[in-house]
Amino acid sequence: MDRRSFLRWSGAAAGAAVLTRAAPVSAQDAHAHAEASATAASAVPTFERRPASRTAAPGGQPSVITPNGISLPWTVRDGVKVGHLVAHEFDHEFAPGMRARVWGYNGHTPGPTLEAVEGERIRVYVTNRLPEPTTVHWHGLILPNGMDGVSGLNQRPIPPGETWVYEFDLRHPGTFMYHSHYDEMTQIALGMMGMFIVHPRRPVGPRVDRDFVLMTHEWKLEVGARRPDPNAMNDFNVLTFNGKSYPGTEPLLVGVGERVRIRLGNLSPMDHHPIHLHGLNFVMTATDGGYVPSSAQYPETTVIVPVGSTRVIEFTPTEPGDWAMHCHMTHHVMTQMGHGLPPMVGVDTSTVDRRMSRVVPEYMSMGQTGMGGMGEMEMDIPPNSLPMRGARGPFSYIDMGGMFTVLKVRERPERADPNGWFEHPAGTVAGPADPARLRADGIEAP
Ligand SMILES: [Cu+2]
Repeated sequence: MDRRSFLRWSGAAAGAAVLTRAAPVSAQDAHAHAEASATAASAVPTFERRPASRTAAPGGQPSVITPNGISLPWTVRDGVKVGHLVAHEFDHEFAPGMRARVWGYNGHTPGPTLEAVEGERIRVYVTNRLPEPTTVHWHGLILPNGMDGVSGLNQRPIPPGETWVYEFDLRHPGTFMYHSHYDEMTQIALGMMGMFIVHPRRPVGPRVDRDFVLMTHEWKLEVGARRPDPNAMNDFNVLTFNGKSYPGTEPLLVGVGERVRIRLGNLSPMDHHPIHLHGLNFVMTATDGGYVPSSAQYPETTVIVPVGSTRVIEFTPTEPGDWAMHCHMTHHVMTQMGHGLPPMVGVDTSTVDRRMSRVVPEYMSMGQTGMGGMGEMEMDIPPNSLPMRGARGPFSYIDMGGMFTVLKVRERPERADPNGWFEHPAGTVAGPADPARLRADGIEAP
């Protein structure tokens, strides 16, 4: 960062203002600005269409999809499913334009999703390439005590450089997790976790057409830092689904009338996440403790996923469109640049603007009327950081980033472009009121 950029940014952080080269005056201008400044930080990734799910379990149960992630490959030896997790440090991209050194498994955080069937036996080798010992705990699984992975209590920790093995039967079906149980605060904060799905031998509830796995997480990554801060207790500023902040999150593409399952897991250090879906209602069918009987399921549009828990929801969307899916904590749909700003609404900045413009000619205070639209302006941001909020949407800028993704409900999902936006039928989009209609309806704007 050169001195000028630094000055601008420090002005924003310390001086109650955010600087722009020029404030866009209209939505069109804003678009033009966004076009002109296709910087890495504002780039939107493109995603491949997922092939149809293969059958993974009895009763035609489909394999799980881990958006932005992978499933762990197994080999079968003498009837035992054999897999290999390598714990190591690597470079991870949270969204285009921002990377950091994290810890995880096999180059992923969360690590690969483990997927198997009730009654199977698994053998998982764990190679430790971290600079300190580690273990793997199988969260929610009922297994022999010595396989539970709590360092000191159930086993000695795996020293760096060694490969240890866990082997046990999958006695119960469900949506579970795995994570380090050595130096938990550091290792979980840095990304040492993943999801573990055990399909039932006999399907429970209606058959689903799509089965997604989404793990929530929160990170403290100071602007300009190359490593998340594992000692953070609050002010987490990078919020993720499967290790990605929007627009890095891969959309969930589903069909109208399909039964969809989403398995949510949360191993954030400190925060529960109320995950909200638009355009539909759902029921919670399971937790990491087991299945919820259908008599106890009730409709919801937001599910709280507590730290150290999984929540499984199922629904059948009826309304096509691009529907928001996000954590409903407003600070969890912001990114680094949206945190730590002074309150500006209603502040008279004319004096400070006049004085500041003597030293930084393009200085301009912002936020006096609210912070809407600040995400889309062509602000100088430090290298390796994310803009304040989301990304460009089909109409204008989407004011949410972080723990946000899009559920794309389509009539023909097998042909739909996961990167394309919904085409709204004429007359179904909100717009300016027609004056004649206003008069006819007796509405007078104050
Ligand atoms: Cu949240």
